[in-house]
Amino acid sequence: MQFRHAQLLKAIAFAAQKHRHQRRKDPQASPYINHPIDLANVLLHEGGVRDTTVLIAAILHDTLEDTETTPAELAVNFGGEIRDIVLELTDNTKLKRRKRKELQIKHGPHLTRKARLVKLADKICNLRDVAANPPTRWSLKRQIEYFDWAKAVVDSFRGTHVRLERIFDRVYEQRPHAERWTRHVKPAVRGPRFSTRQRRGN
Ligand SMILES: [Mn+2]
Repeated sequence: MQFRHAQLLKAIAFAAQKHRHQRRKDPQASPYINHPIDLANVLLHEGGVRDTTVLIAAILHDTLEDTETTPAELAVNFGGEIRDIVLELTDNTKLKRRKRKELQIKHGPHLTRKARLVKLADKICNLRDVAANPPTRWSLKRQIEYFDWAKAVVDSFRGTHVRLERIFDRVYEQRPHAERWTRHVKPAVRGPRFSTRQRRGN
């Protein structure tokens, strides 16, 4: 597959300009553009994804949802395929957060492969960010719920990219513990009463 350097650089410049007034939620309030660049890095260097269309879509994935960018603008600058992938990755911001989260799980199985790859990288990067620097106003409960929701989204399209899914699962292991959140701690699994064989069927 041809690596379209010029288009990729154009996308980085475009997204940097569109996100120029936004910051991430970490304590340093990093420039927002670091996030889409992180995704492209995860895809290329950790996932071995060399399809430039996917990398460009990763760079642009939050422009429709979080900036004034229009689908037509994406089509003019980057073509209809990129526009459509970014549209697949765009939540309907008119809906409540809970509903939007629910729809990401519901729509997961119907996403195109390219959109799934970007979404996988997005969840990997977001969990890493929350694990390393929990947003200052997020309670432990919210962090745990975020990890579990991200996993439910990834589970909805498992089998898309084994390597990236394995990376996701390793990041998920950093899910904060619920010791201080006693209401929702699950009872310990009672192992001895079940043989391995019986449990396998569950
Ligand atoms: Mn994102």
